[in-house]
Amino acid sequence: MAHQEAGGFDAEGNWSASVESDVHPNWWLYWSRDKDANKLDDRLEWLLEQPAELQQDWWRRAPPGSARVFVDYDHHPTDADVSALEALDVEVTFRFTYLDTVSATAPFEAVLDSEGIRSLPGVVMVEDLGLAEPNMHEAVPNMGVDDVWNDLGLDGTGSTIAILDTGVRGDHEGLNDMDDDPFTCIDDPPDPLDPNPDPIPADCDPKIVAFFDAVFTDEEHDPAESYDSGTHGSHVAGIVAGTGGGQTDPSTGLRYIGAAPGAFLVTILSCCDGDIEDIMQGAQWAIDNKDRDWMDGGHGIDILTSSLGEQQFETHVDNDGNSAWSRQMDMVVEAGIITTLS
Ligand SMILES: [Ca+2]
Ligand SMILES: [Ca+2]
Ligand SMILES: [Ca+2]
Ligand SMILES: [Ca+2]
Repeated sequence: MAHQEAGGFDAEGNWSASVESDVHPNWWLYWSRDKDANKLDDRLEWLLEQPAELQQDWWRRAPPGSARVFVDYDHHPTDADVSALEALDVEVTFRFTYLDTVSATAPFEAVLDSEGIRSLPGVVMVEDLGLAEPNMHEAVPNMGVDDVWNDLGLDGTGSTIAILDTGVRGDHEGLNDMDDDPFTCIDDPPDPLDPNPDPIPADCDPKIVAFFDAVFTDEEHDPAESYDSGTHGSHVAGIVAGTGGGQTDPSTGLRYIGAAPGAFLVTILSCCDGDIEDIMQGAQWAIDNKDRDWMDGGHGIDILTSSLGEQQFETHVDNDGNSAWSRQMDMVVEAGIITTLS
């Protein structure tokens, strides 16, 4: 039977088409992380030989004796494929919509045994699923941003930018609204000298228009509840789209204004209390919501920026752009979202 489209047969022998971009055809055949071509990520093979303490520190969401892995297929994995994994005591923790991949917690034997995961129909690779880490994001004062503001009149107004990071503090003065005026739609602002003012109504021009948590709840929340599980995401969001409220530069007194102060923000909390599955889940949520109208303003997602990356190890195994993480970010680009990773 000839099939023109990319894909393969699932565990029950049914044809399933690939959902991946054709920029990575048969990537597993020449992946730089599987130099010995045994369908096992060489980093994973190295980790499986390390002391248990190191393994448990790396695979924080796995019990001792199990690893966190991506299982990659030549087709989009089906319910039958998931059942076949479960029969090997492999627990599937996430099924990617835009990758031919699931993430899972797998006993070492199921990874190593030639009768294990790699023997299942259509499995082309077992990848290590490690930690993510924030990368330092240098604020460049001379990006030429003020020329764009002054000469072109562009300050981000009308665009929506997703921050895939540790979360964003929605209560920060530089991120809590669009105009740094807490009374934007209040005709009669409270007297600042009144010791017992009436409860102040919420401002009506929030900057953050959506908030998805891929780490702790795997759910969308009220954007007013957006918070930062660390500090990195708020820092990045300030550089991207801060309005300038809050601290000023102690030496010059100038406000810290981001590159696109007029832009709305979508915050995706995806790091770093779990593993890289959360970042990829957050990226999938961005693709799924790229055309949505946000109730508080803005439309869809025009740009996604992330300063998160795969954590590297003592053995540096180069990422040639074919890891599950890289392929997922390519799918964000394919979805029409301008994507910056730095
Ligand atoms: Ca290998
Ligand atoms: Ca403000
Ligand atoms: Ca305001
Ligand atoms: Ca998650």
